[in-house]
Amino acid sequence: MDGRDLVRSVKAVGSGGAAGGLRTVRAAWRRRRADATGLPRRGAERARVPGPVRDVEPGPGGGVVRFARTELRVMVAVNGAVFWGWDGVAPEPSYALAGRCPEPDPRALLEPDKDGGWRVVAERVTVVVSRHGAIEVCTPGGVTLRRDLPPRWWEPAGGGGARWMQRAEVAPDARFFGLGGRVGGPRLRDGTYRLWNTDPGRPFGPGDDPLYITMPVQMVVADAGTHLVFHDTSWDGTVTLREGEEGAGSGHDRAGACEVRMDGGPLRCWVMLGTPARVLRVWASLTGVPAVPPAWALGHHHARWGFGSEQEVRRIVAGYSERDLPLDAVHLDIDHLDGHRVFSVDRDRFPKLPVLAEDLRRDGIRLVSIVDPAVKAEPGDPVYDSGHARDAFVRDASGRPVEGVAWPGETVYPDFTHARVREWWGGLYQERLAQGFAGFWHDMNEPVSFTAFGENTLPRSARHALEGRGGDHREAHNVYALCMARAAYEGLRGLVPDQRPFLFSRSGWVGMQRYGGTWSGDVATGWPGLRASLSLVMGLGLCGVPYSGPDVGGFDGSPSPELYLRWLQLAAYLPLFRTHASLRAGRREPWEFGDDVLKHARVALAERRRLLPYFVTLAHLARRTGAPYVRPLWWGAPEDRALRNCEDAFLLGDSLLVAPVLEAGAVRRTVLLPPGRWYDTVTEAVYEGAGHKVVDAPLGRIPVFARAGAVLPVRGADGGLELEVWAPARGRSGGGTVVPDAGDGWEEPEVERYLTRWKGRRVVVRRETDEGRSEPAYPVRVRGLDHA
Ligand code: NBV
Repeated sequence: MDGRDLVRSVKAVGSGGAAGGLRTVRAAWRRRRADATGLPRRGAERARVPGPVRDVEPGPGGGVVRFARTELRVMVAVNGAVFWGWDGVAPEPSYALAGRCPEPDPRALLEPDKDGGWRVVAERVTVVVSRHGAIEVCTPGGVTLRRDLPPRWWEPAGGGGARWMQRAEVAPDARFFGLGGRVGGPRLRDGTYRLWNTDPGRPFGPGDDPLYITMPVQMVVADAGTHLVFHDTSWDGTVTLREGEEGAGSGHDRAGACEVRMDGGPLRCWVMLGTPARVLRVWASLTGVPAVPPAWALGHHHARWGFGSEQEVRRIVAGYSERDLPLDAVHLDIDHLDGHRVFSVDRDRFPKLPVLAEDLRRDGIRLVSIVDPAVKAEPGDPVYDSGHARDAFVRDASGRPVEGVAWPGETVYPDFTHARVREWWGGLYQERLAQGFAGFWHDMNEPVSFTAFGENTLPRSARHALEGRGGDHREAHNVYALCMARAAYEGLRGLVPDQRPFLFSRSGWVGMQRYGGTWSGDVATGWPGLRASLSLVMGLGLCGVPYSGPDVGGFDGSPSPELYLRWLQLAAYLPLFRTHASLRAGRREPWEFGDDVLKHARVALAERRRLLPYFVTLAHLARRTGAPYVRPLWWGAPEDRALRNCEDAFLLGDSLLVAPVLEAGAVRRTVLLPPGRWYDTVTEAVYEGAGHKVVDAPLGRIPVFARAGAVLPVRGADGGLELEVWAPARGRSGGGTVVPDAGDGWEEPEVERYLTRWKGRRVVVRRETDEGRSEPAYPVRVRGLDHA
């Protein structure tokens, strides 16, 4: 199959061509029929609210408060997080939690409160439960961060799961972030956001919601404090947000509002408060620490769809190397597979893949393979046969395997919510490893099943094991990709025990950072797409998923040379740095856009390579602290309202501030600097924050600033590690952290801390250890001295 056939087949599989069209019509009918018989009918419903308090039962970390028509379990955990569950639900089982639920804090006490209410008092938080079931989360100083009104359930008269609604109020000045990967963020404006992982089916842009990763996780930032709230339910639902408004002396304050509506599942919630850094540390302790990508995965990746042949891969790699352009990984798309079948190479076009992989590896370049979950439903297909023999595929309510339509044609879908199925699937990566692949890219795992009408996913009535509890796709849909990532991650750990798996996935849910990262998916080519891709990375980072990045250039069109360059320049400072090419979008090799772009692209790629040790450090710090590499400007000063509203720049770790160009034709831009002294990293010019500055942003670079006093690890000209130190302001000191790369295995490198200060007319740097201070073992380069 050549490239044109491929494009034709996409259309056929998707919506266009006759055979594919007919298939997708059949799939749509099948889906509708399955749901008509397999789902409970929505008949009359009865509404319920908690009613008044009856009594309480103190327990570890809090206790149970009984109301007339329900009971509420409140528990403060040792990590300071608050859990509450209505109808007595417990924190487990949960797909979000990394392991067992943290232990209750034995010091947290349930006490009577005023007006017949109760409260749980702990060291860092007080939870007040009113007589009718409103819940207030307060700081130790007594300031209310969030007030959840009594919830409401609607129960089917004939029995069965209830849908529910929970409304909450936050401070008038509060801003909302998170909810997974959203286009319109990072600050989430007033509106309704859906919680149902979705492939939009076309390149997405402004206004498209939901996308591939949705999460019921909100980070709420207000003057009084920051909190993260997580409704631990994987069902379909919506979150409606409305920012509040301050009366400013002439009127009443209007509180910010948040309304969560769920089609089912438990009504349970986790809340954690403190500084943003503390909130994410607690969040990581609850939902799992982020996987650390191998160092090569922090370099530059190039993905291609539809150019499939070994010669073509070699041509591209040679193109990069001849022009002295750093390249660390090549991603092979669906077209390297035989008939698009998962785990089977097209041997006509890739006859010697292991040799290619070995040759590339010698030059420091790894191969990454796409893996889609849909399995061709055809006896004789080895994956189908082995899955069928193990009863691995999702069935409908009548017990027949659910058939959908995806790349290979008629397909079936592994039920990743079953440990036995995950184990089988994880073992299949052996085939990919034998072909020489070093990393994996999960696609179409929302999961996608093309249908001519209705949603492009499995029927809601499809049955899933859900770890033995049993349930249907209404509950399993949002965690499908999470469980697929777990299958791959655990499989790879078993197959290559001495290496950290490298995995990123288009869809996912809370906790996906345990297994790997994600990328933007099919973001539309255009300036709004560029902005959207930054919003996704920032939002996901605040939900605990620090490793992500866009497809440079977007998915569908031919970016102008300027747009391509600006996108590349931005992505060079994001954790996953991937350029994406396809038949539709063109080859997008940097030299195709003319000499000027090539020259500037080389600068961006070289700078990324120079910063690699800094990215390695940030990856390790993310694992140790939960802090994302890419942080909003308010990270260190959440009380600063101007920073809270700023969305066009970000912090990369503690040391750098990146101000991308997000508009066509711009060669200057305004940047809001947080307090302190900042240096332009190219001109070394000094800027004093806080405040807006107008800075140059010529086509050759985007403005990047270093914090005065920062010590950051960079790659020196000889490839070794070097410390780049930005002179502190006179009379001030600074510092930084370095986590050296200890290879692709599991060795835990020691965290090194450096301090810098003025000594007479010189800036000196010392390593600080428990034993005292010592000279750094790396070359040191102090910058910014002329202006300090
Ligand atoms: O496998 C083809 C593409 C891939 O290039 C892209 O990165 C994914 O997000 N994939 C989507 C399927 C596209 C279907 C139209």
